[in-house]
Amino acid sequence: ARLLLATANKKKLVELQRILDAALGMHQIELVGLADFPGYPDVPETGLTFGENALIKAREGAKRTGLPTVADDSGLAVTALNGMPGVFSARWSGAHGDDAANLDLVLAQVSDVGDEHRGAAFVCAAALVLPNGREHLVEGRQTGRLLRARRGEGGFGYDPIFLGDGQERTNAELSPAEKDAISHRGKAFRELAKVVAKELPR
Ligand code: ITT
Repeated sequence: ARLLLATANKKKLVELQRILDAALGMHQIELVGLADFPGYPDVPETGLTFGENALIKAREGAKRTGLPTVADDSGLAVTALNGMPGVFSARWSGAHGDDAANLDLVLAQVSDVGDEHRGAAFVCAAALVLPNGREHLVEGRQTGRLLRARRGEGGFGYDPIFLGDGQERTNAELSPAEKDAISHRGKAFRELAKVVAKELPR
């Protein structure tokens, strides 16, 4: 089946294709990104929750392309920052998509927070919207805590400062498959893969 993934984030596209291939078998799902639709507009993410934003992105994609569309809305919720940056994770430092600046700002904001209070969670909402209007929404989380300095080169976004519960390596020090096994996105999209298999049988 051919699915639109309504994202401008290339690293999400790579992670998602990998997760769906592992869940459903190679070549079951062909994800196409927004890059294949020149002129696709920037869709304002006005939702107050990850789920609302995932649905906004997926609905717009299905409406504009006629393809079954999946969308991911994700981010980091930091306990000491009352759940922020949350839905603002990609634009926390102002510049949309400047991962390094966003990470530096969060680190600075928790610099005075003691070791026992550095809890955080990655959250991923994954939506599927079909051209016939049917909608599905699932969520996955990975809990952990924030380090005081970066470690590792893998992953993206806030991965270098996030140590998952029970882990000795940051998400950026895990292999792609190791990250998928425990990540918010891995959990959400393995759940969504079951829905895709039911809604879009081959
Ligand atoms: P689209 O809206 O086009 O999908 P985006 O990058 O703007 O792309 P979001 O609005 O969902 O996506 O913001 C997600 C941000 O949350 C992302 O830029 C990272 O800063 C952070 N994030 C999400 N998943 C992450 C992960 O697996 N590891 C590290 N940081 C992550």
